Amino acid sequence: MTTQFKIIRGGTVVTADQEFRADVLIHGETIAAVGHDLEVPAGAEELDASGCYVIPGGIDPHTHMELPFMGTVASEDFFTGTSAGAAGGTTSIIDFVIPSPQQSLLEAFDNWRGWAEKSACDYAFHVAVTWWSDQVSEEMGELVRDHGVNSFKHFMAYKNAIMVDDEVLIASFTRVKELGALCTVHAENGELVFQLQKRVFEQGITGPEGHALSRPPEVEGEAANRAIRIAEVLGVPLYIVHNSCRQSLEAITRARSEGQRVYGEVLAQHLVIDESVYRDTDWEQAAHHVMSPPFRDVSHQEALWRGIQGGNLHTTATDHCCFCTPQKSAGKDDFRLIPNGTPGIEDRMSVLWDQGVRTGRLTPVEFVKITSSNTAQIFNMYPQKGCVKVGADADLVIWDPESTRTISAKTHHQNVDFNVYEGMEVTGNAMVTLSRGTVVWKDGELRTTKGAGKYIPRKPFAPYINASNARSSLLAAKGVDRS
Ligand code: URQ
Ligand code: ZN
Ligand code: ZN
Repeated sequence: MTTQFKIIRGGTVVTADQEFRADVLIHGETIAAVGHDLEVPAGAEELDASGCYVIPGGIDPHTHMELPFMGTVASEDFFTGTSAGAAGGTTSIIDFVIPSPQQSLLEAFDNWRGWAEKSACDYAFHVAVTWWSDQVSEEMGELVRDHGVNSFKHFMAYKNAIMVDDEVLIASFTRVKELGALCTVHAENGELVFQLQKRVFEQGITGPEGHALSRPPEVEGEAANRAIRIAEVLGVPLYIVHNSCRQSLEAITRARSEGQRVYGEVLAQHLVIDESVYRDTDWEQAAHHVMSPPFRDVSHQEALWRGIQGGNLHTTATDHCCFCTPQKSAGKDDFRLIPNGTPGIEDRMSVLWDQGVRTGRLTPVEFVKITSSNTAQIFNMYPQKGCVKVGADADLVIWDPESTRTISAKTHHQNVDFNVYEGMEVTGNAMVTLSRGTVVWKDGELRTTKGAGKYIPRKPFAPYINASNARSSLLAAKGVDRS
């Protein structure tokens, strides 16, 4: 039962543009007032934020709850995954509807909507374009007009599965532009990966180290640049997910320095874990870290942090895609069969605070931008989400900058039997998490309810990214209609 009124007292509110001392009054699901000497109705529940920050609930723009993939299904479902996120301060996710090639996008969308009914916190969906036809084009329009989808994903990797070629990229990017939606890509050259995997395997390398060897950073850099150039010619904004390396970041940085509208996402995992994990003599430990793009040489991490600091990487995510050890063992004799994915939704914000704010790389305002507000703006959920202001959803976190914990699969809430941050001590944790005004995490205990999460419909033509139309009219001004 949610007390109608709650008052968060004594905290320092942090938003995308400032930090200031203020109390926050919540009425039902919404923020009712932010300031001092607030008029608080009798009976309001008091939440003490003294010594803490009050920040917008984290938004993870990249998760795969209960994803059917590589012959199995991810072990984390929408309830356990959004609950684990709440324990770490994340209150919204953007997951992915991934139709099989030839499958109706609307049918797949309905499937995922059904699975997500059990969510504990709010959720939205990117929809993947995994094949092309007039039907796909029409259904994309229906998803934008009638179902609140404003972002479409394109996998440039995973040949013979969900990978699309340049022909589909061009057709889909053109359609996405018409619809005022945002194109996103998984940027790895899937053909090159396929050929390198064969060569590595045929040389007798069958273990998880073969996964990293067959997807060097150049493979990611090529695809990132190719997607960027296609988007440039077509005049569409572009969002590149899970940038893991210098090469893709350089492509984004060049494009942005020339005024092209490109956004970059980075996973908390890629900022702190490096490729040495694949040399672990324990096969299971190495296999736990098989994900794409793979973990890189440690030198890429500083480049990624600079990407955030320099404004060329805008959001942080986790690509939370869990496969337990027995599932990973499908690839015991062939690394190509190890289901790709790692967990991370519970620890993203603590890892970023510990390695970002406490090291001086980021300010609290920048932390809020990359964990919540930027994502809300890019995917057009702002200021309903990603903001501490009157009228916004009361998705809030009382964040204790000094509390410490040691990350472990023994204590985490994720439904997976390992943790890629195992043993890492982090400072900076969620003390209280509220989802639309309901306390879902407090005193180290989850208080989530299955099905309490709501679908977040998102409109097209997001004001924060709509400038691309100006650019395309520039092209049109040259008498070139490339749409
Ligand atoms: O590629 C993705 O984003 C999905 C299939 C999760 N797996 C992964 O390795 N990143
Ligand atoms: Zn991906
Ligand atoms: Zn993913």
